[in-house]
Amino acid sequence: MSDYNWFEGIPFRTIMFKKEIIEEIRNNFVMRDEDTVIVTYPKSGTHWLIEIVCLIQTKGNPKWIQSVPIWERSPWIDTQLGYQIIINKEGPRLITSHLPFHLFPKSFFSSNAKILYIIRNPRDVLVSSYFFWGKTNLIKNPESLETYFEWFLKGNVLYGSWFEHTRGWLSMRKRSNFLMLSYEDMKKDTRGTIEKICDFLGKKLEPDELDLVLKNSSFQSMKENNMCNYSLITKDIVTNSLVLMRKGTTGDWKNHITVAQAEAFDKAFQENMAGFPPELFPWK
Ligand code: PPS
Repeated sequence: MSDYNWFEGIPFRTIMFKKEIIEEIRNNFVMRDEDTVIVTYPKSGTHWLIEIVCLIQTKGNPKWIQSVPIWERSPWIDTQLGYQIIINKEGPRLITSHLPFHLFPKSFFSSNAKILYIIRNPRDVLVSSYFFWGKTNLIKNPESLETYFEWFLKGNVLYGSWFEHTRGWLSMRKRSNFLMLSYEDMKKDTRGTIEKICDFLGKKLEPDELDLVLKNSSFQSMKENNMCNYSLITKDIVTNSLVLMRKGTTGDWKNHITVAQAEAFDKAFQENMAGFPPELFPWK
């Protein structure tokens, strides 16, 4: 497939991509001990987690999240704009990354920076990304879910194979500066997950502050917040009406994936994730 920009086996977007930046990030970027990094495979709940972490910092006050675009608050390190913001910022930084393990800044591994890694049922990830990327100029339009399904299982999608990404990052799960979260747990017990994040980040919130974090990071609030709902994205990137906050549910894959596809997916999952305890994956 030649419709991505490939770098070391990973497909990147067709526009706004520079391979030199990916090399620079991995080899020369200096992670600081006080940095916090949100790492995800795309469509796993990245924006939701960023919003929560930003709101924890402001003790639930929505002023920051409602006045500064999400890509400036927690810039994506693998974009030109994001990288510039990050390297020019003083003090502790919030950083977002979809990079697979082997392309991540090497300096992280000798730092005390903290990583929050969120996983989501890859079947829902597949459906969410199919509906999203198809409406952008960032990849070739897959035209049908059937085609996208095949690309996804082969890893011929943005940031590569879900299985490889997850395997790589889960190898870090026992480190004290790594917090593994799941979209499913966040849906089931949002408050409990926010408390877990607070503990990990060493922050203590009063119950009313926690209520505010919950309220201002809800699906509805985020859908209405122009600073995170992608209504600010310019027309050169978006081809049609692009909706980031699409459904915000678990199990939507059942409405789109056929029985035969589901069986093929189960098989691929078992083959690729065999070494991991099943309880790490809290979905049905
Ligand atoms: S991206 O572009 O890869 O960074 O996308 P990402 O933010 O990882 O994932 C987008 C999906 O997350 C859902 N979302 C939420 N779900 C529940 N609650 C809140 N607050 C929330 N915010 C975003 C969003 O709707 C996308 O999932 P789908 O299934 O497409 O609705």
